[in-house]
Amino acid sequence: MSEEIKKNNYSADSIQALEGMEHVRMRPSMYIGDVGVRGLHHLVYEVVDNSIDEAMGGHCDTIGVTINEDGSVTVEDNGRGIPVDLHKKEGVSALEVVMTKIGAGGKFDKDSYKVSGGLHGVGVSVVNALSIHMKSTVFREGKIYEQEYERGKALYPVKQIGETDKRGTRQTFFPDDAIFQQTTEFSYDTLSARMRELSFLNKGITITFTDKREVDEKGEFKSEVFHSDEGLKEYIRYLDGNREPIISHVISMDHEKGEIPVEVALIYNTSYSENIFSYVNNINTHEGGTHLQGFRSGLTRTLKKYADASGLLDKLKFEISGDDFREGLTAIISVKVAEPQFEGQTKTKLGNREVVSPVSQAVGEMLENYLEENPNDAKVIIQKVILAAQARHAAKKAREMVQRKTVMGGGGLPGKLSDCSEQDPARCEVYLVEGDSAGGTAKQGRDRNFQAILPLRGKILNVEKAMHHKVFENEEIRNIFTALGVTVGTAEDSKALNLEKLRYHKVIIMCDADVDGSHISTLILTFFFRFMKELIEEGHVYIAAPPLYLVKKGNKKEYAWNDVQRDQANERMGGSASIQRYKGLGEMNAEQLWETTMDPNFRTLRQVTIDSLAEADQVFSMLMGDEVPPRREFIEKNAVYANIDA
Ligand code: 0RA
Repeated sequence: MSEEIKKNNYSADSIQALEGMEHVRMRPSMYIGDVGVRGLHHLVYEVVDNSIDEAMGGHCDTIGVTINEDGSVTVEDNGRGIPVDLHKKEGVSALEVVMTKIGAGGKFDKDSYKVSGGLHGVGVSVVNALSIHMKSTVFREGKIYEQEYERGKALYPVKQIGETDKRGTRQTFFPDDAIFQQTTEFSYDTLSARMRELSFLNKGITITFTDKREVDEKGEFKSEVFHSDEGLKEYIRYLDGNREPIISHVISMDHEKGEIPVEVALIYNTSYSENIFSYVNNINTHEGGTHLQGFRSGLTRTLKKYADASGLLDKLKFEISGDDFREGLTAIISVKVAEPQFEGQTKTKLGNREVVSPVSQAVGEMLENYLEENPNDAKVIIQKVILAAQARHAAKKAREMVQRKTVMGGGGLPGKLSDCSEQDPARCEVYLVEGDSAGGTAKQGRDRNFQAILPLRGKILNVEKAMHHKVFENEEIRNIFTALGVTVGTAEDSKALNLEKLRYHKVIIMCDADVDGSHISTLILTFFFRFMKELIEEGHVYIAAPPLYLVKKGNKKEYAWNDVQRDQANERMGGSASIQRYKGLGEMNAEQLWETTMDPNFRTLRQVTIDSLAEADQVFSMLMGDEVPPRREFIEKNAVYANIDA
């Protein structure tokens, strides 16, 4: 059928729909956030969300997600199947409406518990519009139906292709490389982390994730099955698997209070960090919002009341602040809100006021019960709170010393910093370099106009294991704060970060390309993750990639970043080239370091991003915490940055 005739078969409304689809292709970022790695993976989440909705409505319990051999993705569920009967208003099959009309997703089914928010819930038609090819297969009422699409346009009306006793929906799509120009390659780790998260957030569902692009030694595909019977409770155990609990159980609850379903789970551990992850309709609300506010107020009010009544605070000479109740706390809050209002810079802050009080009440009740039934744990928690309050006072003093030096202009910049001459932070870069000797080479090799060098001495403090005041007392860490011009703490929030005076928009970690070097990178990243998360979130943190080899023959020389490049370079030189393996930055001279790792025209920088905060937290606590065996296993299996999508 020619394009002309096909168009004439559509009603006026569906021509509008077509225009809607064109709009998605013209402005994809309006629908999926961006057209980079994140937006690409968002396509999968969108399709999976629909199956999760079907499961939440009680209509299915199994979802399969597969990266196919050709790089396309298939999502399959055992739900009722998207209806295929004639959609009266549109004059075509309901399936076709769902697939090709913007904003049609699920709306015609009033029974289903459809909650959407943020970038999610834009509808599967958006995925279709941004795919070169998509195929829907519906197993419903004994029959199999199929329809295919190209860039969102149906190639033929829905047709019956066979009979079945299965029920469900299967969606296969191939992202359009004209839209996703950076890459159309899905990351196993990114998708796997999201599927794990979804299985914890929606207990009872089984999600099977398979990558068919590669087989292992046994000839099998990489595959994982995610299923959680206990939901958030199990999620907490997963997140805190490498931390040491100080109470005997995960405290949790799951109930619908009024209109808003609330689930909460928490535990206290021996660490000094606060890890609260909040979700609305399965979406991670990085910026928090009213549900988090409700959680905090419920927690503080209940613990304070208990502590006051217990007499444990009688000897305390100063006030306890909200922060003190959350040191060593790992918590997850998940709410379902019918019409969520998302605010904030990244639209991940819940704004609905009506959520505060139900969450606060639910958390209060849950804690009150637990404290009453577990008086020993109650005592341990209150003692931890008191210690936190004492440490906070010590930290405040230490921090004020840093502050005085930076904001008040006192001590000036650290002596070890070789600053650049450019004044505009947007054009400035700072290299954090492992060791004084490599620091010296970098200083000679750099372009001093816009590149500053801050050498760091050996291993920087492992902040994962240090109390906060120790962190602020540490000289290397204070140097980083002062060099970057970043301050921490305000009157209202002792942990708030101020990036307004950030002196360099690129902060580049440069370490040896060996095990020690990656350990040091990880220490620095852990510090940024725990104390300057916004610096990472706003895209300022990068990792430099020094070469591993110098391949030389006569007057020809090439650098190689891996073994394949090394062998290819050797071949290009006709074989038997001399190969030098760089054991560290120190073996390069200033010119070599500039050419390979610092010259903006040739270097490769890996930008550090945080895909999933919860997953990143789990990785950092594992890499830098007390438990050695999982760390060794992880480092052996992955490069250090597995879940920090670099
Ligand atoms: C609305 C109505 C019905 C099914 C669905 C939506 C549905 C949508 C998706 C998306 C992915 N998987 C899905 N499974 C089901 C059918 C209502 C009925 O049969 O009565």
